[in-house]
Amino acid sequence: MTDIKAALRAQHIETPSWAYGNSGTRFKVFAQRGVPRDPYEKLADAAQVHAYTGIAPTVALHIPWDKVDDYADLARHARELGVGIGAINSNVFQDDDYMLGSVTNPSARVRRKATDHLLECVDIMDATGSDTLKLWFSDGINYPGQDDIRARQDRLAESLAEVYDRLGEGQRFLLEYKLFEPAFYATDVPDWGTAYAHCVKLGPKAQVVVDTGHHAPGTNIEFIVAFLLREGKLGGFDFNSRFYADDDLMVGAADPFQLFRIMFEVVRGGGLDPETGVAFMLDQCHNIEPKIPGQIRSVMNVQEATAKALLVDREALAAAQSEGDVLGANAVFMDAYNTDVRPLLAELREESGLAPDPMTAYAKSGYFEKIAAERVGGTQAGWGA
Ligand code: LRH
Ligand code: MN
Repeated sequence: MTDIKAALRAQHIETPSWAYGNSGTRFKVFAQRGVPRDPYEKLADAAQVHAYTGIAPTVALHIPWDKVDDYADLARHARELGVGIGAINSNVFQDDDYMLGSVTNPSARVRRKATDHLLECVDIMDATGSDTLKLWFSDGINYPGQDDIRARQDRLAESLAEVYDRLGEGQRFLLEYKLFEPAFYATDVPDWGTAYAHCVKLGPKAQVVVDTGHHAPGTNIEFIVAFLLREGKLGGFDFNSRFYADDDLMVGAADPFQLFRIMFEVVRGGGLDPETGVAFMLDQCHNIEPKIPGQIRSVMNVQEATAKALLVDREALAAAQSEGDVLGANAVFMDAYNTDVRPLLAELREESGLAPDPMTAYAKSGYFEKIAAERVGGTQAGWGA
């Protein structure tokens, strides 16, 4: 049990700055009381999630949503709050110039503009001490014949190579794939295979990020995780959950068993070991629920799935598997999943000087009432779509 606790204490989940801002769908972005107005306030809210869970010490930024005059000062502010700046997320999906694509656009001027933004994000990594650039491209086409699918791959590869060469010592980029939306016929990085192939060609500083909401229904995501880990190309996760498409709901909320299966392949593949460098990031939008409790609940969902995955009796599983004992092996797997790990995690938190239940502790803290009273006026942060 001690090494399970040690692994859980060493767990590191990164929360996204944009989860603390207003978000929604094309139908409505709902405003909530107390929402941050700038990246400094977003970091303050993220620090609350770390204060009550103990395992969320970094915050991913999104540029330009988190644009500030002095990024070194923002990083200093984060340190004062007890958190750090995590992955820097580029944004080449919200400018009119990118209607027909960003780095894959037929226009060389637009491709140059997009690549320059990616290079600016590496400058921000230098200024904040971040070692990870996360690249997601909304690039794609809506109608057959609209553009040359192969030529767009050439353009993508050219831009990625330039960014790869700009990466400094200890820096890397994670390439994110997504099946569809906003493109509805062909997306230029639609699946893990495309992302993997580009990353293998580029080199060790390029890895793949698995956003759990970016697959076709029925996709076996844990297989992709096992495969990428085996190849040393699993750079990280954008955790969330969905019932239908890229719903960006709380991780584990829609399918806790899938999250358990994914975390089992992470544990089995050595992905929990910090030196494997797998980034466990949340990428969610709390459209109708309170944001900080939503993040706390999400961190706890990953923690619970991880604890259950660590409880799988690996020897008994291996024995049943080698004997071809199908039901026996499945039973070992399900025993762990059906184990209530909440008492173990409450104990772990108390041993670390934290309240046993982060949700209750945060609710009693009065922090929400404080920010709701203070954050009046100004412009609430949001996707600005
Ligand atoms: C795209 C995505 C990507 C982010 C955005 C906030 O759907 O998953 O990771 O840039 O959401
Ligand atoms: Mn994502």
